[in-house]
Formats: sequence, C-alpha cells, structure tokens
Amino acid sequence: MAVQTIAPISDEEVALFRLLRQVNLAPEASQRATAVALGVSLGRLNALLKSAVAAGFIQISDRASADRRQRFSYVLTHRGAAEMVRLRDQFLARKFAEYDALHAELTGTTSGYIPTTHRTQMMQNNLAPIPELYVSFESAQKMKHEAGNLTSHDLTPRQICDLELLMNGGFNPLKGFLSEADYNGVVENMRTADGHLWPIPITLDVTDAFADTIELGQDIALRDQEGVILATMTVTDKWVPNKAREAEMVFGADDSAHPAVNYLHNTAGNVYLGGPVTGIQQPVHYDFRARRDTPNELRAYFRKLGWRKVVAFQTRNPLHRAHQELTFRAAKGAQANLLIHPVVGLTKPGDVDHFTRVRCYEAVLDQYQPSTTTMSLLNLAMRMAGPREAVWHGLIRKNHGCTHFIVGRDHAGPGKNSAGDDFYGPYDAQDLFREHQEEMGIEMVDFKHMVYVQERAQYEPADEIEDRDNVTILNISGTELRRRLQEGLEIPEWFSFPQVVEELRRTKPARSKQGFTVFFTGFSGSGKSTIANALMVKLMEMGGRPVTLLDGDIVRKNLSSELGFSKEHRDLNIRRIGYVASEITKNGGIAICAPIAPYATTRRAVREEIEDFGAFIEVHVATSIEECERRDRKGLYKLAREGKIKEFTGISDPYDVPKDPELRLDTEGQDVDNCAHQVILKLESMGLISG
Ligand code: PPS
Repeated sequence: MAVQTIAPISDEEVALFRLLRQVNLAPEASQRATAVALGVSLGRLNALLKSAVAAGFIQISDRASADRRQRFSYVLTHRGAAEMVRLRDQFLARKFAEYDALHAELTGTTSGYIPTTHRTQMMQNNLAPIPELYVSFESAQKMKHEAGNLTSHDLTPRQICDLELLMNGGFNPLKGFLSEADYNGVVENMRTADGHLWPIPITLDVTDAFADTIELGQDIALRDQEGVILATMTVTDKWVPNKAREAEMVFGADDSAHPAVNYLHNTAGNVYLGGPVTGIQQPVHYDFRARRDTPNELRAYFRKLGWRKVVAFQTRNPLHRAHQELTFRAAKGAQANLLIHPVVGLTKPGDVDHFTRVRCYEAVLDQYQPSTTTMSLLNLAMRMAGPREAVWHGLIRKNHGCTHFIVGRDHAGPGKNSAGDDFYGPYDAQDLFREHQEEMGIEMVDFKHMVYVQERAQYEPADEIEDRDNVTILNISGTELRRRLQEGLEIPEWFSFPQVVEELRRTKPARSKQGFTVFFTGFSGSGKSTIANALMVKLMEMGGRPVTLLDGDIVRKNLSSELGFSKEHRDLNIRRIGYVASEITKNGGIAICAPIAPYATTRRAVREEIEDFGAFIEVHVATSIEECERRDRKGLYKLAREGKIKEFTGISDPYDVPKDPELRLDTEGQDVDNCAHQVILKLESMGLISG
C-alpha cells in the first residue's frame, strides 16, 4: 500500500478555512453575524480578518453605513477562493488517510473509500458530489465586479470548453490550467506532478504579445467571446512549450495531418500560462439547455433514480443501428443503465454539426427504454488523440458519475496521417484504457467492429461471427455514408433509422444543391482572375445558385484596403476571404476566390472553415514565375526586381506550391476558356453541378 504523507492540520488553518467559507457564504453579513456563525468573539474575528486580509485572501470594502458594525463588507479574493478549495481538499484527504489507516489497522486491508464532500448519507463513489471550482453566487457577483479591473484574456472556443469542464468538475482533479511541471508530467508520462493520471494537456495558450504583459502571481480575468467574465486565474507559470515534443508524445507524431497537431502549430498561441482557476459563472449556452448537465447534476440524477451502475457511450457522430445495438449490448453485459453522452463542444473538422446530431439523437431516443437510458450533452473539445483520448474520456465520464465506459474500434481516431496510414492501431485505445482502468475507477466495455448479418437480420461484433463464410456480412463505412448522402443515394433501413436519414438529408442536401467554394491560388499575373471571371460567367449561365467572385484586387479594395503584404496582413486578407466564402457556401451559394494566397497553412485553415458547410475546390493556377514575369501585365514584376515593391510573391516573398489541390491548371499553351472548362468538368465529376 502506498503511504500518503499529508500535512497535519493546524488550528490556524481550521480557523482560516472556516472564515473563508463563511465569507464566501455570506459576504454581506455584519461582523457580529459572522462572529456568531463562527462561534468566536468579535476580537478573535477581527484578528482573523486582519491576517486573512494581510495574506490577500479577503478584501474589505467600505459601505459608508452609519452603523459601525455594518460598515464594512468582506469578499473573498481570487486567491482566497483558491485557498478555501485547497484547504477543503486537504482536510478531506487528511480525514480519508485517518480513516484508511484505521481501516488497515482493524482489517489488514485498505478501505478503498474515497472522501466525499457530502456527509449526511453514505454514498457510492460515483454518486457523491465532486468538487467544483465555483465560488458562491454572492462572491461571484462581487468578483465579477472587481475582475473588471484585471487584465483580460479572451478565451478561444476550445479554451471555453476546457474551462467549463475545469470549473464544473468534469476535469477533476485539475484545479486550473496546467502549470509547467504538471504539463511536463502529462506530456511525458500522462501524470500531473503529484501523480494523478491525466493524459491530455489542458493548457491556456496565449500570444507572445499578451504573455509579455503578464507577470507571475498576477490575477487575470478569463472572458468568453462576448466579453463575459467566466473565471479568474492566478498565473503561477508562464513558459514556451516544446510543441513538437507535445505532438510526438500526446498525439503520436508531429504530423500536421492530425487535426490537434495542426491546431497546436497553426492556431494555438506560442506561450502557455498556468495556474488555479476560480469559477465565476458557467459559459452560457442557448441551445439544448435542458440536455446539458454538469457532473454533479448527472450524479444527482443517478442518485435520485437509484442508478448504481451506469455505462456511458461517447459519440461525435449521428447514431445508427449499429450504435444502438452496441449500446444495448454494453448495458446488458454490464447490467447497467445507459448514458448516451455525445460531444457537442468541438469535434473533428468536417463532422456533422451538433445541432443536426442532437436532433438525430432525440429521434433515436424513442428506441430506448426511458427508465433505463438517458442522454446528456457534453461540451468537450475533443483532440482526436486515440488511446490517450480514450483514457481522458474515461476519466471525464467517471467524474460524471459513470461506472462503465464503452470503447469501440479506433476510439477518437483522427483519420490518416500524411503518409496515408492510420495514426493509431484500431484497438490501441482499448489496450491503453485496460492498462489504467483500475486506477481510473471506471471499467471499460470493449467492442470490436459491429457488422450486419443479413441472414439473421441483426448486428453482431465482427469477431464473434463463427459462420462468416456462410452468411452475408454488410457494412457501410462513414465515407460511404457521406458519399450516399452527398449524391442523394439510398441509405438502407438496416443501416439507419428513417428519421435520422431524413434529418441528415435535410441539413446536407445532395451535393448538386449545396453551396461550394472554388479557390484559385497562384502568382500575380498567373491568370487567376481571368479564369475566375470566365468560370463565373459559365456558372451563371447554368443558373440555380447565386455566384460571387472574390477576386484578389476586388477584395483588397473593398474588404482589406488597410492591409499590406506582410505575412500577417496576407493571412488576415485570406482569412477574411475564407470567412465570406464560408458564409456564401453555408447559405447554398457559389463563392469563387482568386487571391495569391501564398501560404499553405492559411489555405488549409480556410479549407477547414469552408468544408464544414460544403465542398472546397482548390485550383492551383500553375503558371511559372518566369512566365508571369515575362507577361508582367501590371508592370509590378519590374518594380519588384528594382526593389521598388518589397515582399513581392515569387521574387522577394515565398509561395508554397499546393501539394494536393483538387485541380492544377497549366495555363501555358491553353486558352482561358479551356481552363475554365476544366474547372467545370471537375465540378461535374464531384457531383457539384449536374452534367
Ligand atoms: S495575398 O498574398 O493573397 O494577400 O495577395 P492578393 O490579395 O491576392 O494580392 C492582390 C494583388 O496585389 C498586387 N500586389 C502584390 N502581390 C504580391 N506581392 C506584393 N508585394 C504585391 N503588391 C501588390 C498584385 O498585383 C496582386 O494581384 P494579382 O491579381 O494576383 O495579379
């Protein structure tokens, strides 16, 4: 048995904890009322307050009341709130250790008992409340007011998801964004500095410019994208991470084909800040509110219904019949109730949007017994880290009160790497989970691939079919399903539920009815604009969808007139074009873009943004730089050669040649009409326009 050393609790700490808790509960109370609540004299209270104020745990404000005893109000500072949580955890750990030692003395074994914060009733571990990082409503009101003066960090969508789960206990035992020591431990061996199993770095990445304004020990306000303060954080650590190492260790390869590695290198800031978080309020969600539950809400629900065993099913896809069968089997096998726990935060780029998915889940829920099954939405930002992600998902589900967790084939798989191979083996996630499940306190229900056996009209795990040579095995892959949806082809009833198919067809009409973006890229003078114009006219002649041309020159005049040609400005210019094109695509139109767009990473970011809504067709207008310079229609190459125009693409600024464009046009020796026609043929072959 591992011997835990736990600091003894001093009387001073007990007194401080009780004071902080009382101030947190009733910050407006008079001194007398506070003294009574604590059972101490006014003199003792004053002494306690004085030292808590000196330590920066409590702040006093003057209410200018005539009554001396009502004159001051006290509020926990961010540091005070964090100290309160630390002391509480320490007390619980201490009591636990005492209990465990006594148990061992009496019985010769450890108790396996985990401390709860709820003492009135003996509860199963998975049902007892878990610690959150929120302060009381009253303190939150005050802190929110004060935090207005703090330096603010505007959280990214991913950080908002992470923060929500930190604050509501979904990421228990983390108490904030990882410190440098915790980060190193998590990256290297999946453990925080104090030994807790934690496979995914939860980091607050910021820009260099923001990091330069922050000093260690400083409190900062964390705001959502509308500027609402959700939490404060005391910055204890600031460092520049080794991102290549993080990618290798956490995601298995420093390969930008992995969506999280791409995010790490091309979206995340260069500097990480770490420190404890004090929760002020939950992020606001306007959608599906009744379907969102915090870990403690789910635990309370399970408690109320007497669900002692709960198996969770994680998903980022619509549910089809195979999933239903798998969840039925899992619940039956574990003799447990079922929690369908889909992720609605951030999933893999290109996934079906969560609005559509939730409507699909709701339609399928009728297939389940309401007395045995429930569904709740999880605002998690997935990383697609395969094996590590499976362990992470298990820990999160354990925090949500589940006792079992389903891990299927290729759990949280990111797709193919840049060499065209899978990042992880199909059952690596199950292996890693199995290795750690005892420590995690949640049991894996593992599944092999489920396939449909036509003769028996049912789904079965592929590896359990003994008579596979005598039966017809049917299966539709995710790619095949997308193809059928895109082309408006039949989706058989054995594969999915009619309501789900209808819902999917409604949001994703056949490709010939969807919006799309044609994105020309190439040197200045390569012929992008001329071909784009010809294409526009041809598409308008066909009719059916509105067509918008976002030519480089037009955009620079109307959208980006203040921008120059530095890398930063070019990126901004292309991102603006990408944003407008994604809106056009989303709304069923055709966007034709024709900027130089010299950087591959920016083109990829635009592609990802657009592919959420429709097809992205990258067309490389591959006219050589020599030919462009020879033509020099605008006389710019001459000026660039003379050094009169700086940072000129192809002359004094780089151009990343597209590696895998949908189409490469060789304009030399081909007329414009022919080039535009090739694009039309490509669109036809992709099913975007009918022949
Ligand atoms: S970028 O890199 O995509 O933002 O460039 P883009 O907006 O497409 O550029 C539009 C036109 O700007 C002219 N121009 C330059 N191009 C490249 N480098 C430098 N330094 C520069 N300065 C001005 C150039 O004529 C581009 O026009 P096109 O339509 O490509 O010929």
